[in-house]
Amino acid sequence: MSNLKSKKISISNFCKLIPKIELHAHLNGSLNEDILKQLGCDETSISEYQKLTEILNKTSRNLDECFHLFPIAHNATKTKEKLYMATKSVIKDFKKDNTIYLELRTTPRSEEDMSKEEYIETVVKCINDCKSKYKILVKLILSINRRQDDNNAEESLKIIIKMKEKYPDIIKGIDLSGDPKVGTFNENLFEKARIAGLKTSIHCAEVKNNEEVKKILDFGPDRLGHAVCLHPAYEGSQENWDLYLQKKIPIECCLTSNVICGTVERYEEHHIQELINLRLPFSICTDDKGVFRTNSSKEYEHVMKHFKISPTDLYQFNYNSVEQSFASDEEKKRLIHVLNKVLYLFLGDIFSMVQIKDYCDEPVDEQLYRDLNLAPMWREFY
Ligand code: 6MZ
Repeated sequence: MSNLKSKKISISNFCKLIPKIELHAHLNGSLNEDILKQLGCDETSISEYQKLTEILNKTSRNLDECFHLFPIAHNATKTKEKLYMATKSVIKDFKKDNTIYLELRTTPRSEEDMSKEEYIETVVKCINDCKSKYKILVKLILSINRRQDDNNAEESLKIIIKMKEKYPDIIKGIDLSGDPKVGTFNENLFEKARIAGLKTSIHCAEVKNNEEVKKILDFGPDRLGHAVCLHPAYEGSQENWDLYLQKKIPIECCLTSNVICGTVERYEEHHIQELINLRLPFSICTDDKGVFRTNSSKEYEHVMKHFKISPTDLYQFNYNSVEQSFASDEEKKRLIHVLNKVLYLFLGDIFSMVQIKDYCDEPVDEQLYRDLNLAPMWREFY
């Protein structure tokens, strides 16, 4: 540890080193180049999948382009075997990035070779297989796509509830996602999910839609995804904001996703600023780390850098994310224990070393990783 203590560490390395909590990651938006290749994608479709990151400087970006990219991943994960490979690769990537808790979400699809039920079984099996191998706690949220009609959504819900009863330790919640300009929030469907014991995380206000936002806030989900156009300064209505302030529902913030899709102009204009200022609950998330070529460390770094957040405050956000997660109370305790251990045993001195003014984008220091061996803690965790 001695050389770790004497080292000056950049914000970027600090964000890589600390254990992280990910609450909003879509499976088929989180595939890296290597796995896309292994799944049979050619160079053209891989660069198509990542093309939004190439046009970051374009002045008129929009969300529509994003939703044309997911079918590339969907085509590559049509069989159980490939879906399993994709899930494993995503879990591995998060683990490599020092994520200790991952809530992965995915939309069950029926394909020629697999029913919706088999889709869920495959992802659950992979999560279980990875548990001891990668030492990362993974939970599953199952998504309903906004394009699904009522019958199809009801069918999905029935299967999701059945699978939740079979795998209560893994399947924790349900999500509404997909193109925000299509479809609507069906409160009856999500009420049934809630009664069945599923936690609810609803994509909300990714684009301006004050009427739907009111419906979602009245329903009162456990968490909200994005919530870009909720605050009045970001095209939300005062009425909805007042309602939100009564409920204080945790918001899953996905900075790079919003900037690349153009729903937020620049990082420094992200609505996370309002949440930080007013001490409202939020988590820092990747959304689609493959499509947006990001990871949890980079997202934590953006928050520190653009909003002048101190290491201790960032670490506090991490504790808050554990609290907002769908893990059991016992699991939350163990996650907090890991965070505490890293804080006190390994990183005590780093907090005094990291200064905003010292920010430099130096390459990862491999030795630093070796010094910070988290393995003993994981032995205690499981
Ligand atoms: C809304 C999104 C999204 O479910 O096939 N998805 N929905 N807003 C976003 N912001 C950019 N990013 C991803 O993963 C891909 C699916 O997640 C949803 C879309 O429905 C997309 O098809 P799964 O694993």
